Amino acid sequence: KESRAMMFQQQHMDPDGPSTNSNYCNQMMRRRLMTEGRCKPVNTFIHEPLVDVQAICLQGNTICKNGKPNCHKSSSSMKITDCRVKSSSKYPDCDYQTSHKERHIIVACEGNPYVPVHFDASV
Ligand code: 5FA
Repeated sequence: KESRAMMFQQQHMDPDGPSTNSNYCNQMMRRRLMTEGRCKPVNTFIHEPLVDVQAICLQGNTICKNGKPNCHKSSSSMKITDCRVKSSSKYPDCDYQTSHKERHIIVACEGNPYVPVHFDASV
């Protein structure tokens, strides 16, 4: 079983992306295995170097949506793509809306080394 840090990278890291096309989410959600068993409803990809995303764990501490204290907000805004499943989408044909944005992001960090394990929000 993959570690949660590796899982975060698989689900959320795309430093070299995005391709400009509106099919980005349909392709990436499938390629990163988030359309197996169900269409994961919402997922964000981050288009910044891994080291810059790992560094967020040393930046502003904040409360996570689940009430835990291990979330951190990026001091810089970051290039991201939000993928949201369309209401007309029918598994196994997962159909996503693709929205490119530039936002501060909030991630949960855990472990030693203390690294991102969950994407909490963008603000
Ligand atoms: N999770 C939530 N808050 C956490 C925290 N403060 N520290 C560590 N982990 C935290 O996400 C639920 C998941 O997020 C659970 O695995 C929980 O342990 C972790 P959600 O946003 O409620 O739903 P989701 O559909 O995004 O969840 P998953 O499909 O389980 O997504 P993953 O956890 O695989 O990835 P993600 O949470 O980074 O999107």
